[in-house]
Amino acid sequence: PIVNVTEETGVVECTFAIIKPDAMRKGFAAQIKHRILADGFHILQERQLQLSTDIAQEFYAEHLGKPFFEKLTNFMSSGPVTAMVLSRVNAIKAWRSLMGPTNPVAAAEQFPNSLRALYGDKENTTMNATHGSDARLSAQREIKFFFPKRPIFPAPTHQQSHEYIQA
Ligand code: IDP
Repeated sequence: PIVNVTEETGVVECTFAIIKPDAMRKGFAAQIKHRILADGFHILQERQLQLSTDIAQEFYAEHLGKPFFEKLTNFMSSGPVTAMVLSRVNAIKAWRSLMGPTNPVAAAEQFPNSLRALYGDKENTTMNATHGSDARLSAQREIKFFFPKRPIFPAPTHQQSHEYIQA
């Protein structure tokens, strides 16, 4: 297989991101995408869609039984979202860190420049502007869920600093 590495340590990964209905409604999608690109990500795939509650429940199946499950899945199906595949060195961690903590109040206290601090609802943890995969396995699952026809590996063409090593 082709292993894609950079001059710095780190492997180019893909992660999955959603701009949630609250941020879409408030018109923050463009600013959020601007921050994504400024942070060195490439947006490999992007689609706007509205989830049914069934699909939202399937997507968040790991949270089934938690007190916020119904509120979360109703909210996630309440309006259009933007779903994206992002790529970068250490994309999974980098996107989680750009988003900030789950709770927008905590985000504002700890990382005032994070997306959830800037665009999340301080009154309501559910409406925290963005979603991001928390690990490689969930990234794979979530990408497949939203982009079923996408090839498994991204084309390694998008950063000049990369060397392509035939492993
Ligand atoms: P994450 O999105 O930061 O990974 P998770 O714990 O996976 O956080 O929760 C998924 C989503 O469920 C959160 O992004 C948020 O929208 C919602 N959520 C999580 N915890 C709470 C809560 O305590 N109250 C209300 N909503 C919550």
